[in-house]
Amino acid sequence: MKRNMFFLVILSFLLVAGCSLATQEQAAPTKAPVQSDGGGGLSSDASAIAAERGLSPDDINAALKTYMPTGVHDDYMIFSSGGHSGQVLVIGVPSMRILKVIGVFTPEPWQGWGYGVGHEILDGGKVNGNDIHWADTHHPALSETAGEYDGEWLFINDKSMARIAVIDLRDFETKQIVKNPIAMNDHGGAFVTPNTEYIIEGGQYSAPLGGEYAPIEEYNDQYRGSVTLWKFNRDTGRIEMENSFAIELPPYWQDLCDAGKLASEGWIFCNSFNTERATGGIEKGNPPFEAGASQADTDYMHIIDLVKAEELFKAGKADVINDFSVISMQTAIDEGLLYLAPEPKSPHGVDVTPDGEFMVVSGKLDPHVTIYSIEKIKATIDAGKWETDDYGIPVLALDDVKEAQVELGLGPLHTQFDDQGYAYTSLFLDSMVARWALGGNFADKNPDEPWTLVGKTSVHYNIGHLMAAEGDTTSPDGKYLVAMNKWALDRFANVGPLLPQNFQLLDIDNEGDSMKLIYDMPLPLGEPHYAQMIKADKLSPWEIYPEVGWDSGKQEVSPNAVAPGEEKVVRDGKNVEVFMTAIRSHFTPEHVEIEQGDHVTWHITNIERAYDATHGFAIPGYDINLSLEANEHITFEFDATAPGVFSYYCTEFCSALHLEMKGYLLVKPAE
Ligand code: RUQ
Ligand code: CUA
Repeated sequence: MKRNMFFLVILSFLLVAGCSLATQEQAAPTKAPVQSDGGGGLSSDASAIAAERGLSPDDINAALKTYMPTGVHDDYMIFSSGGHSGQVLVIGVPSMRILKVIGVFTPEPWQGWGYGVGHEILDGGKVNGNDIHWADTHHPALSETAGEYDGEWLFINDKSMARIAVIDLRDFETKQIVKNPIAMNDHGGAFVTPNTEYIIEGGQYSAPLGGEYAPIEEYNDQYRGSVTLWKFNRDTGRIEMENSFAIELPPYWQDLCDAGKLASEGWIFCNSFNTERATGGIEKGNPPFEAGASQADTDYMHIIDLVKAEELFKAGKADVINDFSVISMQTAIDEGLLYLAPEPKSPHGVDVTPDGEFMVVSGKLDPHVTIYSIEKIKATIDAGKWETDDYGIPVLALDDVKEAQVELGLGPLHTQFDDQGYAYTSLFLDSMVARWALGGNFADKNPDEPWTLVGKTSVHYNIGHLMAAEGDTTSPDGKYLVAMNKWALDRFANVGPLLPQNFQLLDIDNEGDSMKLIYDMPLPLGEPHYAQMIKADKLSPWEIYPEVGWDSGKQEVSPNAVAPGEEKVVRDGKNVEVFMTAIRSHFTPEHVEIEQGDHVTWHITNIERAYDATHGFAIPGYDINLSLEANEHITFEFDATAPGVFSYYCTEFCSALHLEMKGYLLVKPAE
């Protein structure tokens, strides 16, 4: 409706300018110069450009909805997984401009992440003592207060090695990486509980917990799944290992998870697939994984009572694996905190509706979404009505807990919500986004309204996740939806066999079946899975660090901060300490003379107070490259292994005399 109105306005602009698109097509001047009409209406030149470029009215509409004049800021921000890059991408909406790449699990040279700073944090992500230089980032989660994004923290998982990172949204920098002590990989993370008490990290491929060895023949007995609840402390901004715990789960491959909210607060839900417990081994004559894991008609949703689990953990009723608390599967069964419910064929996404009443599950091999009711789940549990699986876990009957099923199309994966009672589900095989109505149970809806498909829009191609504005909170905004497409095929110029991913922006600020595709954004860094879209004005990052000498790793003034006039080089045996300041356009000191074999601790304070007055600092040959933002202090260390003359210099073009912002590190050969 609104969109049609908008389009009428555009058309009338074109008519007022005296040249409809149709007439321009016949009389289009070739290469009309772009000029302003000076008046503010759509100039005849604009119509000529549209005609010359063959733009349809829908194209013009899309351009007008996404164009940002210089200096105008986006309404929403996307925090997207960077896929294999191991980073997080920050993208403006509706312009789809990349605003930042946050170095997370992987070194990021522009921010100096891992090139002098961040080592202690990156070391938190070591696996069995090995440095890890990449990550398969999947699902970012913004911190929430009462089920709403609060714009303070961001978490993201690494599927490949079961790690979680914490990013502080005051400076958009990574502050902590934790390695899961019991699981080798994950998938059901990061998802937060409604007040960010816990960050949920569900496992994925079952293995003996704690990284033990067991032969594959002992799969049923020795291999296990898990879900980990990481306790987050908002005051310190850190995950607390000692207050975190896991729950042992059967060796069904747990997939995505979601936290209950409002009506379902205190519960968590995790899908699974391969409840067949196929162990592969086609070379031994066994069915291959993809066949073995898809035989049964149903898999299981795991329904976990987090309140009870937390009580048990606090009461000390957990076992300890690798110094980490784990509630055993048997304890979970005995204490009534773990239930299963059948889900149609190989489910993938589980998404809780904004009111928390329902869980929407998509089976990759089933054309329906299946909707479960928390009310029915609780009633069935209270009635003690269940059978059990091979491990003795209660299995609630599908018919007892199911609210509805809606046929959407092929390959449904993930679901998001808007402010009008619609849900949006990605259809991987159909390459479409399905919009469907959430039935009658919503407050402002007719109670007789059915759960039904409303419309579908094609996307290009093979959509995985999708994300709508605040689309998984208790009050989604509608307006925009982004399809995160796995295949790009013909959408962009050929850049060789490895193609970018394709984020497509959809305008969903309309009724019925009229979702409109308004922007294609190629993403060439890795395959992002999930992203979240937050209202931009909920974020209030710092413009500069609060005080001069700020250590951003600790978010406090560094005891080593260097004040102007106190620059010096201090030697103590083979240890040399450099105290340096940076300000346009010089480093003080400009000469640092040391000897081969010295251990060097180097402190630099950027004493600039101006917004955007960033200096870089690089030492060639020693893999040092820093980004020193205004007020920031950095301390780094290295061993002067090689003698020679090394020009250290500023790597940010900060001033007219930026090229002169340099100095010499003179390393005398050892005697
Ligand atoms: S999950 S689409 Cu992590 Cu679907 Cu990738
Ligand atoms: Cu400082 Cu360039």
